[in-house]
Amino acid sequence: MMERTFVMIKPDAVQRGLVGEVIRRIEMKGFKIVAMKMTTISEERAKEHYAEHEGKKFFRDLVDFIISGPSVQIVVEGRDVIAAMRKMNGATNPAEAVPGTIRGDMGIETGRNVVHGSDSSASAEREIAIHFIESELQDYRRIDEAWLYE
Ligand code: IDP
Ligand code: MG
Repeated sequence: MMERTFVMIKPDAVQRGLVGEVIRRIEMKGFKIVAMKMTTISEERAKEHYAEHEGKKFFRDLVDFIISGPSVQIVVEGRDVIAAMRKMNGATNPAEAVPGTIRGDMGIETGRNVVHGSDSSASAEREIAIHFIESELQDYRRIDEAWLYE
């Protein structure tokens, strides 16, 4: 099914110069970037984004980290992209993420795990709406779509 997911290149990855590498993997896979911007997320937005984790012991640190500097917000479109992007990101804990995944290749600790990806279609819809307005989503075709999809 054609889907959209929300991806965030977290502040650690921006500071470490890994923005290009994450985007390269998304583009190389064949997925289409339909929206992208760099912002420093507000505390209000960060809390909304991570609302499911409110009350957990790492919540405060997580919010502080995510608002600590610029991050890159991306909407990615493609067939079954929600699950595929989660696989490309790898396990939440980079120590358990297999080599070949973004976290497996680029991270060491859970609290500095490089990238975010929506975990379901409901989450994707919710998260895209937190970070983007409709007019920021671009409508175009990749020229290689005929060679990506049968
Ligand atoms: P996910 O990003 O793989 O979906 P979640 O369990 O939804 O993982 O957690 C959201 C984010 O919160 C993680 O990516 C990680 O940055 C942070 N996090 C999750 N669990 C812990 C923890 O136990 N300690 C510190 N940070 C955590
Ligand atoms: Mg999650």
